Amino acid sequence: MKEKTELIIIGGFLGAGKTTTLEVLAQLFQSKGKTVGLITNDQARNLVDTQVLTAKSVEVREISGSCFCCDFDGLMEAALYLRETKTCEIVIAEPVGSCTDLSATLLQPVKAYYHRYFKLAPLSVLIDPLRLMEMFKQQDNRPEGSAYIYLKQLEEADHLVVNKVDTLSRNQEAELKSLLDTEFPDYPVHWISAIDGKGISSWLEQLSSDTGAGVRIAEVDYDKYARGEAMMGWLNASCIITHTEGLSLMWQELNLNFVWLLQQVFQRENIVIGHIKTFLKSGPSHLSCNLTHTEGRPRISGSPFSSRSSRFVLNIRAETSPETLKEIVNDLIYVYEERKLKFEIIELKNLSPGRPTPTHRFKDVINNGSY
Ligand SMILES: Nc1nc2c(ncn2[C@@H]2O[C@H](COP(=O)(O)OP(=O)(O)O)[C@@H](O)[C@H]2O)c(=O)[nH]1
Ligand SMILES: [Mg+2]
Repeated sequence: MKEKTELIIIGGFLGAGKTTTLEVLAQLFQSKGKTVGLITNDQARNLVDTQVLTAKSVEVREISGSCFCCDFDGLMEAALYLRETKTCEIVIAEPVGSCTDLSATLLQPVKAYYHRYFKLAPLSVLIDPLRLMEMFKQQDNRPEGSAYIYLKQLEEADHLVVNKVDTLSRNQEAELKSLLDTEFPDYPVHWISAIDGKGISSWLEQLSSDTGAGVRIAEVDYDKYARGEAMMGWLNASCIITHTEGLSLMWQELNLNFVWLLQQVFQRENIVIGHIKTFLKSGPSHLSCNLTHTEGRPRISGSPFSSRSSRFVLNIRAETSPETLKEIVNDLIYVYEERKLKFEIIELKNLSPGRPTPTHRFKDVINNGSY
């Protein structure tokens, strides 16, 4: 049999920087001559992450309609496809940001059933420093809602990876270090910036020298977990935007303006944003915009372009009902239609994630030494 394929699972909450990190890792491995495949995941189709990564000429498979843990077979089918058909030597997978219990539902089953094909890397959980500081500030011993999911993600990690260090002052970094030392004393902690590449090589080196993958399983109360997920509304939409009088539009401005107007509504209505992501594409040109905190600043990437129409993909995750999300988006589309923009909706799906029912859920850590 050919050599094992390396399987790297990168967890972490919505907006922590998983997709950006996948992109950076893929480029890094490719520059070393490795063949890389990526797997994205969402509860519904039309995922901005998949669009962004596909635009970087990496092989990407998307599992949509269910999270990895509830469609373990789908995940492994994609991983095997990348290994066998696309001859990938490294496969990196990004689970849905509101999922937890990945050690019990993904890492242990991979070790138990797929150890002949995959060498599993330790579970890295990416951290957005701002969200972590908020969590420590609340000092809630029995967190509920998304805070519960966030805490469980950290607890089950093999490696904690604080991302976005470029946004931290020295004092903030020192403060977070001492909090992590106190709360997670036995965890390897890495400090990286996916944007400027800081800390990535040393994190990867330590990952490859660490032979323990899925070394702990967090105690997860599925009622609390389900309640946390059910508080989130999800909206994925794909449409074509055209100016009704055929004018050429500057999409970067429109994109920023659209996200900014959405943010105003969420702020006014006191709705917590998990993330808002957009992707615009016309011919080979594309742009994306991200907002990961209710009070944050929308961040554009890609190159500005102008054209008469563009494909537009929108993903929103926020703490409100899916119906409210749809109303907010429809109201905003109406505002733009008044400005002579036509939104031809190809698909729009709004939902609240259902109770997680994992394909497998191991109670104990598998230690077969073959990963
Ligand atoms: N400043 C900064 N921003 C980052 C970094 N990594 C990711 N981001 C931004 O964080 C936002 C969410 O990133 P994304 O990779 O989509 O997060 P995901 O939801 O975890 O996949 C985007 O606006 C990214 O540009 C980083 O190292 N530094
Ligand atoms: Mg992502």
